[in-house]
Formats: sequence, structure tokens, C-alpha cells
Amino acid sequence: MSSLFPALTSAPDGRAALRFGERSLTYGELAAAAGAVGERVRGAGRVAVWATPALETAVAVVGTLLAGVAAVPLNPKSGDQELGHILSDSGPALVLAAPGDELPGPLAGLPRVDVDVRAAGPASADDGGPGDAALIVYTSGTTGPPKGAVIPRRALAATLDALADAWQWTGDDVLVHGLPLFHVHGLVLGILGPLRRGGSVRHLGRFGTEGVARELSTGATMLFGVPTMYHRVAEALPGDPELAKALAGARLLVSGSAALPVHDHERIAAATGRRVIERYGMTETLMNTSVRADGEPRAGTVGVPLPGVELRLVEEDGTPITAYDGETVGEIQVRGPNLFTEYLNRPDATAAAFTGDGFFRTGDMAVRDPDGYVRIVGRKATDLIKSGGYKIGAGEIENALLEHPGVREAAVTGEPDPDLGERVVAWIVPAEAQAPPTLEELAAHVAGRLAPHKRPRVLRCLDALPRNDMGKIMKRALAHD
Ligand code: MCA
Ligand code: AMP
Repeated sequence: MSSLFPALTSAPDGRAALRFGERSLTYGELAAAAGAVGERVRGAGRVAVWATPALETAVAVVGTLLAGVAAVPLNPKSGDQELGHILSDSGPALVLAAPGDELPGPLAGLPRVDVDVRAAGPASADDGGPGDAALIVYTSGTTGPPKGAVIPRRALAATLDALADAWQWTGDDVLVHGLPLFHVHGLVLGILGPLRRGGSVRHLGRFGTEGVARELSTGATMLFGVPTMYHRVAEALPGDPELAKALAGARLLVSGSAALPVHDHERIAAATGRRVIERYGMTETLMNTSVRADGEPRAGTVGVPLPGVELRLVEEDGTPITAYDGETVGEIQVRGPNLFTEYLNRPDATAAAFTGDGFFRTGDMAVRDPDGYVRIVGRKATDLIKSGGYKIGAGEIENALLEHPGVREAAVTGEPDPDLGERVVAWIVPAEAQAPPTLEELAAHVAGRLAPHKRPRVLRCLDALPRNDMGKIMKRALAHD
């Protein structure tokens, strides 16, 4: 039996596991197809997965986990520079992809294995111990290229079981979402979550309110999304009674990856009578807190620590804050079986991320209400931007902009955006004042090197960037108008 996915062998015949558009797999079919992948990759060390929003990605990851091998999910929209970095850093033995998918240049040197979702491999117990790497997920920091967070098998099990407790999540639940499958939210919670419970997931391929309405009115019970998706739901609700009815009938609506503005909470509650609940996590920690299904859904809070997660707030100097007064702000630190083990090849960054007593420094600032509810009020680093639920480091975009011949100096900031939460703003000093590059040019440049979600949405040209006496750019002096 699989320790991560017992339902692969125990689910009754014909029980639905995965559905992507018209294509679906039962648990029996998934066990066979994933078993075939497992046979192929066993002993491989690490394998890359071309993580399109398709059935093949789910089968590839489950098969890899069955073999006790670590999967490195790749964003299929990554530009060559980002992809090149991830491949050289993680050194996968091969890449798993859907038949017919075209793979870009940086993957040319890697053996390719096509995932056959109708294959019949042997069902087997899975290899790999609790501390072994399950996934390596790349996440942006404030500077430099993304770091690979090594997520052990134990963290997947711990976080998904804690969420099952908090959300009364069972095999009877049918999840719908349209999240990308190369990050924790869409892949771990959105695919591995239902499979661990023996329930099913219907993936929309691409997020849209029509798909949400359709699935929630035909048997789906839960919706997962980032705030941008709930914002789009809130915008659509006044003109879409079918959507309102579908949401009203759902068992659980969950938002995460960034803060859901209270205004969107309220609009959804007014139109559907249902409250969206928020949970708080990170690539490095998986899930830390959540509003519980049996708790009070309070807008603007991320609920209480999940079972097994130790959470503390600390002062700047590391002193724990004991107040539960809804006022005293401290950095959130967490410890528990849900944590990653290290940043791949980055012992320096790993050491800096943990305290001496094993707590992970999240960089998120919060207060605690008297009943323990955590309220996130900000972030330590101003150089991290959350746009559409994606974490984006200002530094990597600045570096990319500086590689453009039309840019002499560059600074990147985030500014509030009603749809994306924050949007990326590029402040540049053009190489030629008379002929500055256009926003479209710079957006295409960044999208092509890094990823489209990292592209600047606004361009502001200046004669000089504000700098302090040490020559450091003073981002706070860059006024947003
Ligand atoms: C636009 N596009 C471009 C360019 N401009 N492509 C190349 N060059 C350009 N210059 C393309 C985009 O690739 C995309 O293509 C399309 O145009 C629209 O892009 P965009 O406007 O950026 O986005 P959107 O389609 O409006 O997407 C909004 C979204 C998305 C659906 C909310 O941001 C999203 O999926 N966010 C989820 C992020 C997430 O899962 N975060 C979890 C990480 P095409 O049309 O082909 O798509 S956080 C996490 O995991 C932690 C643990 C947690 O707590 O959850
Ligand atoms: P990532 O590194 O992409 O996994 O993003 C993790 C970050 O997303 C966290 O450190 C938080 O800043 C943010 N985040 C995730 N969930 C929430 C939430 N419900 N409310 C506010 N911020 C969140």
C-alpha cells in the first residue's frame, strides 16, 4: 500500500480520482498509470515534471512519489534563463511530459519520458522514508535567482492531514480549482490533497467563473483559489445568479497564497450567504494556520495554527511575544513536521532561514487576537511582491531589466492592484533619454527570460534613481502616483 496515497489500492472500483476537462482517471486507472511512471523513474534521484495543467502532470508527480523519487515541477511558461537556472541547480535525471508537448531549448539535453495516462504499470508499495525529498519547489527571494525548497514526504502527509482535520475534509469531497500545478497551492493542496483523502479533484485547465459555477452546481463541494480568483468571482456575482447559487451550495470556499481583501470577502458573503475561509502557508512550510470549518469565519484573519504546527510571534531581537491583544506586531515563526528541510545547494540561505531552536523565520508580520486567531499585517521584506498569488522577488526582475540594452538603471516595486493584489512596477533610467524602451518591450523581455507573471505591468522612466549616501536605491522615495 502507498503510505502517501492509500486510496490508490483501497478505493472501490470505479471511484473518480482526477478530472481535467473531458479526461478523467479512476483510482484504479491512476494506480496503474502512476505505477508505470514509478517503474520508469525508480532510482533516478530527481526528475523534472513539465507541469502543465493536465492529467499527465498529476500522474507524473504521483508516479514519482510512488518510486520514492523527488519531483521538480517546472512552470511551462518559464523563460530560458529561469529554466536554465532550475535545471542546473536541481540536476534532474530526466523530464516527464505529456505526449506532444513541445519542450524548450534548456530541456533539450535531458532524456524525455512521455507520460501515458492509460498505461498499466504494477501497483506497488511506495519507496521512500518520511525524511526523503518529495518535491523541490522553486520560490523567489528578494535577490538572485529562485531557491529550490526541498519538501520531504513527511511534510506532505502532515500538512494534508492537518487540513483534513481543520476542514473536515474527507473522501466524499470533490474539489474544483484552476490553479497552476508548479506551486504548493495547486499541486500539493489541489491535487495531492484530494488523492490523500480518497476524494476527487476537477481541474479547470484555466481558471474562469463559468467553470467554477458549472462544477459547483454538478457535485463539486470545495473551491480553492488565490485572492485574484475570488476577486474575479466577486466582480462577476452581481450579474451571474448561477454562480451565486453554485457558491451558496458549496461546502467550503478556501482562499490562500495572499490576503483576500475584506471588501471581496463581504461582497461574496452578501451575494451567496457563504463566507470564504483563509489559510496561511508558504512553499517552505506548507500550511501553518487556517480558519477551521467548525470555527468562526472572520474576514481578514488566517485562523489558528494547524494541528502539529508550533507558531510564535517574535520581536525584532527574537524575543517571543506573549500578548494575544490584536495589537502587538511580531514576525511569525513556525516549527513542525510541515517544514521543508533545506534550500537545495544553499546552506547559507538555509541556515539564515532557521533560528537556533529550529523555528523557520517566515518574514510575515502579524498580530494575534485574544482567541488565538492570527491576523497578517504585512511583510518584513519590501522587495518581495505578491501578484496574483505568485511571490516575485524585485531583485531578479531588476537584474533582468539591467540586461536590456535600453536600461541603464532599474528598481522594481509593488503597488496595490485591485485584481492582482500587487502589480509589478519598473522604475528605470533609460540608456537614451530620448528613446526609452516601451513597457511592452520590457514586459516581453522579462516574460521571455523569467516568466510572464514576473513581467512589469507599469513603467516609470526617471532621470535618476533616488539613492542614499552609500549609493543604495531608496525605494521608499519612489512615489507611487
Ligand atoms: C501576457 N502574457 C504574456 C505576456 N503578457 N506572455 C508572454 N509575454 C508577455 N509580455 C500571457 C500570460 O502568460 C497568460 O497566458 C496571459 O497572457 C494572461 O496573463 P496574466 O494577465 O498575467 O494573468 P491572468 O491570466 O490574468 O492570471 C491571473 C491568475 C494567475 C489566474 C490569478 O495569476 C494565477 O494563476 N495565479 C495563481 C498563483 C499561485 O498558484 N500561487 C501559489 C503560490 P495564458 O493565456 O497562456 O495563460 S503560493 C503557495 O503555493 C503558498 C504555499 C500558498 O500559501 O498557497
Ligand atoms: P510563497 O512563498 O509563494 O509560497 O508565498 C508564501 C507567502 O504568501 C507567505 O509568506 C505570505 O506572505 C503569503 N500568504 C499565503 N497565504 C496567505 C494568506 N491567507 N494571507 C496573507 N498572506 C498569505
